[in-house]
Amino acid sequence: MSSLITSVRGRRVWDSRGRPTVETEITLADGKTGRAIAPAGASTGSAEAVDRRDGGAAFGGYDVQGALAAVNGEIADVLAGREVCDQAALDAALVALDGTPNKARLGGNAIVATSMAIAHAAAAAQGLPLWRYLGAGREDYFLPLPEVQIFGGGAHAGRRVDVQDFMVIAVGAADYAQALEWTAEVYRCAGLLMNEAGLLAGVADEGGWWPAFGSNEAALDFLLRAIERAGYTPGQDVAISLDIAATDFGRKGEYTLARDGRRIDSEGLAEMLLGWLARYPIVAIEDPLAEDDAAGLRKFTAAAGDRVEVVADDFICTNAGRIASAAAQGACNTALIKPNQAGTLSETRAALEAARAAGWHSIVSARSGESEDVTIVHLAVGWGAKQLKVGSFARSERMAKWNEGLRLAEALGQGGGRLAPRQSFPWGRK
Ligand code: 2PG
Ligand code: MG
Repeated sequence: MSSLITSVRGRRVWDSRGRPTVETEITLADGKTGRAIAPAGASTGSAEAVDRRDGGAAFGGYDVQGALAAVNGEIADVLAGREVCDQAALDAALVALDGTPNKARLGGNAIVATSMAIAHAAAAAQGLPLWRYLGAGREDYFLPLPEVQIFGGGAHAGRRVDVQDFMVIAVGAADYAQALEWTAEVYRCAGLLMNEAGLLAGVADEGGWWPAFGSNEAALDFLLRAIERAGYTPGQDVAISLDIAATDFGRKGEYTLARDGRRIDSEGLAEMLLGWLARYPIVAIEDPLAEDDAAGLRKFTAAAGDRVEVVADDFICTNAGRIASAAAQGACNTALIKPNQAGTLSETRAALEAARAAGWHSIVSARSGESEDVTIVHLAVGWGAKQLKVGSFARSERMAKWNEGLRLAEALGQGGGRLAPRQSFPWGRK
């Protein structure tokens, strides 16, 4: 059955930081529609697709009129009359039309919103929910294990602490709903503890408690206590994961830990983090060294990669080629998968496949600037990704996604909340 695109409309909407962003809406000949909103990162990798922003005075230079003009002009012209269900061909047409290596001409924001809207419209054309359309041919659907931020730091919290995300993973939960229940209790207890200590200062960009801590380690101690206060066994029921986001405070093997008042080299940072791995029940650690520190990432992976997920974000930027090369050199063992880093859904899918081919784990991830858009939850379920990271357990741009997971679990029916098979999670352990 053919479903032809009749119109493509770019519309300015607003993201969770109150900044302009791009929404694309696609209408088909039969009147069905699909739409999606581009997210935006704050701690971006240098190899990711770049958003097109107008600059100038309005909205701090973040306006997206140029990107919207691209959607309403060139992109609409190229897509008009095309078959919506051929995602690969349409994505290839968008990439060719842009013509730059990082999607700077049309804008990564224009392209990713459009690519995701194409998938939504195609699913509507086939009368399928998005996850089922994306999972074409798959039978064994499961829910991804949530990775949820409890304290926000780094670029998301005025650099109050250097580490960007202090997260938990309910590794012992029986199903997706229980993973959320346990996370809710830990989040609540973390707030209680901060309140009791006189440290409660609101929430950071992704909804995690704003860490008014004296050191990075103090945040880890609070997190451990929050897990215990909630009644769970750290490591067994609920484990810790961290996004160090080291690219934000390190260059050329030199790292500045502003909160701890220290400058250290690559080995020093690795040593500090390995110490944390020894003392805290940490199962995943993202961007432990900066994107330009491949040697450091290799050494760190050699030292810890058999015990924990060493997650590559800035280092690979959701790029299949970069994942293959990182895997070949033994740098990291888990891919963070963000559609707007790649720019199109086809390239995002290719990155996920590259991670699988390398024997890596993968985590589908949101950005710090988000919206009510829940596309990534459908991607994770449809494509069978085993983990999902969408920030904290507060603020509706985050809860919209966790809650969508509950709906998908229900739609899957009996046993639908079944979590991803975890025989090899944490990394290398039963
Ligand atoms: C990250 C993301 C999400 P940002 O570093 O993994 O936490 O942050 O979207 O700011 O790059
Ligand atoms: Mg990251």
